[in-house]
Formats: sequence, C-alpha cells, structure tokens
Amino acid sequence: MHTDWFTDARFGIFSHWGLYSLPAGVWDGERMGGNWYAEWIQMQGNWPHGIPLETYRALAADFNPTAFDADAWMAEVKNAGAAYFLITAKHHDGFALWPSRVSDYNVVDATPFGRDVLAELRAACDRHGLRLGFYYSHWMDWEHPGGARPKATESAPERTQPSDAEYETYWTEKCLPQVRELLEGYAPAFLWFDNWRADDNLTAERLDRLIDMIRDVAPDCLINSRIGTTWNHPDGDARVDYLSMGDNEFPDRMIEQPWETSGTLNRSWGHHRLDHAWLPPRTLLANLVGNVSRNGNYQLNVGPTGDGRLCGPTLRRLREIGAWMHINHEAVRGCGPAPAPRPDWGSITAPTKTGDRWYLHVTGPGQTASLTCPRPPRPVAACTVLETGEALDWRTVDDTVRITAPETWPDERITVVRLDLGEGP
Ligand code: JFZ
Repeated sequence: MHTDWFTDARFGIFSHWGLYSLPAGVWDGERMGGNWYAEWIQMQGNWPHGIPLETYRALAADFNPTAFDADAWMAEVKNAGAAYFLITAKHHDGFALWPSRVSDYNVVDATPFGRDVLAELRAACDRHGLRLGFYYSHWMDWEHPGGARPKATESAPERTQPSDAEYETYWTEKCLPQVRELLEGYAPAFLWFDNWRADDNLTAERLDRLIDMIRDVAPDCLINSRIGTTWNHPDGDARVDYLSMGDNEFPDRMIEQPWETSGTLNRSWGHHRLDHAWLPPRTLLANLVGNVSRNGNYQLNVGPTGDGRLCGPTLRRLREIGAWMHINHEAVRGCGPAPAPRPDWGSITAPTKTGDRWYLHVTGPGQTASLTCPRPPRPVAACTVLETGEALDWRTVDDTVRITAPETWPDERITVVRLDLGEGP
C-alpha cells in the first residue's frame, strides 16, 4: 500500500510557524481573545474585531528568525523518535514559507530574512531520513481577497465571505498554483489540508480539481480528509488517503483506515508567549500509545518562536518522548492493535506485518504481583521488560497468560513488556 510508510511511522512532529509567531498571542499588550490559537491573531487580536490586513502584513518587515536552523530542528525531531515532520507552508493568514512565484506575500520576497524555509527543511529532512509534509490552508486565506474568512459574528459583523467569482479567482490564481509549486519544488510525502465544515465555496468540483492536480503531479503524495471531502464531497473520504481527527481528538475505538490525531503541547498551535499550560510527558506518551493501539498516528505539534527556536518546554518534552522511544520504539513503529480485547492496565500493540510478538504497554506503577493478559494466538516463548531486559515468569491459565510483575515497573508512566510468540497454536 502507498500509505505503508505513514502507518508504519506512527509518530510525526507538526509545526505551526509564520508571521503570527512574532506577536505570539499578544497584540497591543493584550492577550488575544476568543481562544488560545496564536496563529489566529489576525482575526482575534484587537478582540473581537481583528487586525487590519495592512497592519498584520507589516509583521513581515520584522520577520528575521536568524536562530532558525533546519538541521537542528530535524535533529530534535529525529531524536524524539518521529519519522516525519510537517509544517505550515501556508496557514490561514496566506503567508508562504517559500518563494512563491504567484504571490510575493512570502518569506523570501516580503521579509528581511530572505531564506527559503521549505528548501532548508527539505535538505535537513533528507539528511536525517525524515519524510516531509506540508500544511496548506486551501480554504481560508486572509490575504487574498477571494479566500474564505471566518463567519461574521455579532461582535465582528464586518466580516464578509467572498463571492463565488472571487473565490474562483483565488482558487485558480493562488491555491492551485501554490500547491503545484509545493509538489514540484519540494516533493512532499504528504499534504495536510484544513477544512472543518460545509462551505458553499469549497465545492466538490473545486475539491476534485485540486485532488486531480495533486494525483497528476505527485501520484504518491498522501492527502488528508480535512481537505473537506467529509462535508463537501458526495463521495466523502473515498478520494483521500488518511483521516484527520479533530484537534486533540483521541478516539476510543479502533479505526481501519489510516488516521491521525494532531495534538498540541499546550493550548496553542503557534507559539503563544502567555500559554504555560504544558501537557506532561506522561499524557503525550499515553496519546501516542493510545492511538497506535487503535491503528492511528500521533502528530505532535510544536510552535517555534519568532526568532526560529524551539522553546525550553517544547525541547524538554520532545527529549523525554525521545528517551522513552529510544527504549520502546519497536512497540510503536510498524505496530498496530493486537488482535485482543483491551486490558484494563493499558493497551497491547503488535507488528502489523508479523504475528511473532506482542507488546504490553503497562500504564502506571499500580500493577502489583501479576499482570493478566489475554492469551495470544500463538504460544508465549519469552517475556521481557524492554527497558531493563528483565525476563518475567509467566503461565498460561485458560484464556489468559498470567505474568509475574517485576518488583517495580521501571517507567511509572508506561512500561513496555515484550512477549515473543513461538510457532504453533
Ligand atoms: C485548524 C486551524 O484553524 C488551526 O489554526 C490549526 O491549524 C489546527 C491544526 O487546525 O483548527 C481547527 C480545525 C478544526 C476544528 C476547529 C479548529 N474543528 O473541527 O472544529
């Protein structure tokens, strides 16, 4: 399957980076209103009116992230145990992180920085053996007069939507050619589009033109469901390659098609200088293992700063996940749900292509004495704690395997126990 690399990977790092990274959630000394999504400051700064386009656009003159080092970023991504990286090539504000030929609202033509961010990331991903993907805001574009805008509200009634003719201009003159530039110039392994409701401008016909063009230029490039097929196409998600859940949505059921959850480290996607509600590493690990055990991926977002760095709380979390992944990656990569009911002490993963191992993800320090596991389809040949290499005793009792617990579980968040399965029933 052309999606195999994606389902094998299981863990990727997402990144929201652009002009909004400079104000980082604060405008005129006030925290932006609405919610914590710092990348929405153009609409939510000066709450509830938003910031005039010309004022927001002027941020480009200050965009000079000299600390940006694509190689250093990708070293952190690699070390975290992720197999791919995706970044906002263009978010809703319409600003491009590459020298687009169809719009000079981009990092090379409009900023003192003047470097092609995507080209540097492309080279760094190649050096580190990472797949690269792009977020492209195809539906919303707050710079082009024809792009979609958020709905008008009582407190911001001045917002209007483009006419169909204006939207068509946007679609043919900016959206389609920019996506083509991304495909031809940077060979992304996948694209991540973003629409989350039915919309008159995002017609099935327009979606077909976009998808047809991508298939034509880059047949192997994966496309996610938030391109809008779920709500705006009669064939639903049949034309896309993987499903994207809602933000921070972790389903409690197994899903057959390839899927992913994109999740934040705090409450914002873009860097927010006032958001200190960082999730603990144990939650991030639980999100990762929970998704893998339901056949899904986890795309953990980072919001680099306006000067091009990964901030301290971000780095520590990536490195703690990495420390866990250095020990336990074999229970994540290439794995999916084991053919067994969910145990109450955690979850069980198994390689998707062989039946010779199970991985027991034991949550918390609370499992004393013994661990009862559903009986695998093949006999257990060995039982080992991955972190310590300690061999555990086990015995088969009816439909279960009873494993003698170690004196202490080495990782009080998630300890992985590997069951090697022999031949025969
Ligand atoms: C979208 C973006 O607006 C946001 O800035 C960020 O890029 C995130 C990853 O995606 O946010 C959404 C997407 C979907 C819903 C709400 C916000 N939704 O389903 O309600």
